[in-house]
Amino acid sequence: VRRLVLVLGDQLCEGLAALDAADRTRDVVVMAEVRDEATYVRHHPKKIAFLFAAMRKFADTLRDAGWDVRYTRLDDPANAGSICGELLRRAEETGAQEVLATEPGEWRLIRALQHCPLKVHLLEDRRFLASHADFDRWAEGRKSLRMEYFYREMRRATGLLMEGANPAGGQWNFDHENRKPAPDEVAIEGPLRFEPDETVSEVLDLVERAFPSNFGRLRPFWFATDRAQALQALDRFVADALPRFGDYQDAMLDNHRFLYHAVISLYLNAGLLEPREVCEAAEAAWREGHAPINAVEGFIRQILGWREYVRGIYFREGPDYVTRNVLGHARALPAFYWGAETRMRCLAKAVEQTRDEAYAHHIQRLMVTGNFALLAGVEPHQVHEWYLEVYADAYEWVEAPNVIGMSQFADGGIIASKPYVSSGAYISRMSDYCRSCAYSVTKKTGKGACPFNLLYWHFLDRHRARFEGNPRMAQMYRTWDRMDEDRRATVLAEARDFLDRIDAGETV
Ligand code: FAD
Ligand code: DLZ
Ligand code: SF4
Repeated sequence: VRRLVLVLGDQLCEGLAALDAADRTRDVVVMAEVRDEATYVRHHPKKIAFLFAAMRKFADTLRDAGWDVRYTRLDDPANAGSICGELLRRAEETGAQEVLATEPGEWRLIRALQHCPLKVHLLEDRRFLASHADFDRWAEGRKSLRMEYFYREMRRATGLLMEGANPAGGQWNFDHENRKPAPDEVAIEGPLRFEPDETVSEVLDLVERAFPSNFGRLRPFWFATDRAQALQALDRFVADALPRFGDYQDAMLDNHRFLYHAVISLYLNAGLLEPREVCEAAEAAWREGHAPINAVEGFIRQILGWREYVRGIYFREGPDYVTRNVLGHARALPAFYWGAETRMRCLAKAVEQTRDEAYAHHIQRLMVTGNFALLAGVEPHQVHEWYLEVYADAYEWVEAPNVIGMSQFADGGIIASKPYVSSGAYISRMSDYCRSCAYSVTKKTGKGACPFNLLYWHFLDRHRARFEGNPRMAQMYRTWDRMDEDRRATVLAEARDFLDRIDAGETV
């Protein structure tokens, strides 16, 4: 009997489990641009355009390979508006009763498929280096689930950067050589850009018409939208940026949006690149003497370690993970996250590039927008929705552990052993933002004092009961306690005043 084979927008890979289990001489592939997926959050227009263009091209690839593909465009009058609706429509059209699907990356859609009145076979997504069973085996019985130990297991299991039973270069981790402050200049061109072809241009017009008021600039659009282009983008990164990736992994520059980052997460997450081939390309660059071990190990750790680990946590913790809020934060997300004016240069620049590119690199996400939201006590679910909307690489399986867990500490410390909070000093050390800011990073109180300096102590003070026993935070509490009482009172009063002004909608 004929079956339907569902291929979602972030499953654009010929080796996909559902395609692998299907018979191309008989089964029918279903792909659909649908309202439900495009509007469950108000995605950045570049994210929607990237996925629709990549979906259309992947449908052509499948047709060329002999598949019968039923593709629905967003503006097709018969469009049922949801994934399940489209499956039902295609079932009626073809007489198929059963669906082969690959597990989606969000509980929301998994639930929708489970409730769809067709027999849906959900197959495990094999585009990852650790299966659910691998992760659960590692996690079982452990008191704490630290990424570093998981990562070592993954190195052993895959043989990546291994020399027999030992880590290549004699160490698992070279971070002490990484994370230098920002360089004065970046000597590379940055990610490879692609001119819109006919398919992309058509999609850009559609997205412009259909989502006119979503936050974010649609043009210029330059992302890769098929596998061949994504491979070229990867090659460019390995050739140009990888050798210095480690050195400047945590740096930020006012006039450089990408530094030495790869800008490939959107391609990996949509299926255009595979994690193993990306790690192998980096490892080969080290073996050929093109890139040093600190860069290559640091890069591979992000993919083989962090990326696989956060996915494991998302599926292990379950659907309620995104609503956790152990710190009881309740503030509304400030308007400047949506582009309203702010005098804080670091935030203005991180939001501006997010609006323009649907991209910010890791340290901007963690130590600027994430750090500020945590210090200010913004409700984590609002922070989560913001990240899910504005980044082209965002799907819950990877976004939620990074936001709810790593950045907002809302899961109570499953992912992070202490909250990622810092005063302005960290941002000043790692970037050049402070040089052109209206606030002064060296001022701790009074007119023009950097808000991060005030909010940092406010955060520690209001969460004292939870964090003062944490050995990694003891030093911060000692510093706070050594300040004289008047000074502490001034810091807290100025922090409260700043927060009141945000709540009142004033420009800060
Ligand atoms: P590079 O810095 O060049 O790193 C290489 C690759 O490593 C990335 O492409 C990515 O696949 C992987 N990687 C690195 N760090 C992580 C991480 N913490 N978790 C998972 N993979 C990682 N990444 C997403 O893919 N989607 C998200 O929605 C997302 N949300 C984030 C939210 C917050 C608050 C934080 C702190 C991080 C988030 N990340 C997310 C992780 C990371 O910031 C991005 O993967 C990275 O910035 C993508 O840019 P790049 O390809 O240039 O990465
Ligand atoms: C993100 C997204 C968007 C914007 N649109 C579609 C779509 O129209 N059709 C589709 O199949 N997938 C889309 N996606 C990706 C899905 O939302 C994604 O598969 C789930 O969030 C699970 O990761
Ligand atoms: Fe950001 Fe403070 Fe530096 Fe301004 S002074 S850029 S607000 S850290």
